[in-house]
Amino acid sequence: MRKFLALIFFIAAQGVFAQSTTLLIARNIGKKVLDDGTEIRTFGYATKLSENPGIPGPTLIYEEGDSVKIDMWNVSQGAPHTIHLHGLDVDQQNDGVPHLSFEVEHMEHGYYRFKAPHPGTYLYHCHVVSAIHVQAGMYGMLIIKPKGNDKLTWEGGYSFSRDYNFLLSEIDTNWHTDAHLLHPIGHVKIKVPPYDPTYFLVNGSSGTQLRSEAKKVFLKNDNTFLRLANIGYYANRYIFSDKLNASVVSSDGRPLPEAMVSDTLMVFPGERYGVLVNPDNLGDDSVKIEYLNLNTLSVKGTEYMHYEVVEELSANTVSPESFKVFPNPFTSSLRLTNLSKESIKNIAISTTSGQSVYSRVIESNSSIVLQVEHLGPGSYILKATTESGNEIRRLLHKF
Ligand SMILES: [Cu+2]
Repeated sequence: MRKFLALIFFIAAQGVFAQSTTLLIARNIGKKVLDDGTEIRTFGYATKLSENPGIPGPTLIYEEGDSVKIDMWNVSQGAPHTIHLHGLDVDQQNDGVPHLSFEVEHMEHGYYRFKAPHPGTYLYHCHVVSAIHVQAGMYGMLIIKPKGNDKLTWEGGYSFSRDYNFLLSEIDTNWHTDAHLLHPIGHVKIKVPPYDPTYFLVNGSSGTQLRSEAKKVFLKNDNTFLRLANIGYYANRYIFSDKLNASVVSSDGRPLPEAMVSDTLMVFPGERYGVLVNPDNLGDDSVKIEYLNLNTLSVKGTEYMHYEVVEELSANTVSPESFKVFPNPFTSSLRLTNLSKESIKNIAISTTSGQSVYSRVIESNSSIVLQVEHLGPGSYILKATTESGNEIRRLLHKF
């Protein structure tokens, strides 16, 4: 009987939290073309054998509570590799630090298992001779989203309509020679030239490569969530236009007790920050990013992240009046009537400053009643999400 109950519990648990397996193939024969056409040898993680391991590696995205298994297959010759889960609370065996757990040798598989912890921004990288293997390209971002709502920073946190990830690093081409990359294995001293990077990367691109990418799109008077992470050996200084109303809401995978309004932000190696921007002006502009040498704190490189601010509701919205909300102004509950053929998947209510106060996954569209007696007097924004986009309504709580 006990076994039977355990089995039932096991089956039930599988339904609540998803199992997720990710294959990462470690390679040391990658090629990267830099901004001026220079081609360098790289190491990295690919998801297919036919794929060039990119810089950065694939962004791994999981939901809070997921049972994650990363299958790292090392097909490269030479040094072993690992996956260190930077910032995640995983046990030592699954943390990829050589001598404290296992290394994955040529043609072996290494399995890293963990339960996705608190929603936030994390990093993964190889921890074998990490100064060289990280510079070589063995790194990527790991994001944990709250369960059931990927437009929320964390449960009870801030809602946003769009999000972008920025993983910053540098390249010193003098380290990308076979003499340095294919270092001897074992307890031997490895000499590398003093670190002097000349390419400053945002998600693997720099200079004209970055300028040719599509501009990021921020909605006016709406939250866009930026996940910032630094896996380089320099510090990054972000300079936001004051029109973006940037505020830092999380640090190293945890919420800050209070949002910190700031137009500049320093991100040191290994750090991650969550920043909300909520622009009140339309138009094109850019976020300036400076790369600072940690010994001298002098600026060695500058890149720009280009964006345009567009009118709220102008893009990605469903047809007008696809649902009705009643009553508005409201007191303790709201009833939604869906007038369109598309079903509403999710309802989120936030304050006008973006603080999430209500969020619900909608299972059935036949009768949607929201119990919102916990909300105090004031204005709110209700967002209904369907397959094709969001529709927003302003709500007023009766005084
Ligand atoms: Cu490695």
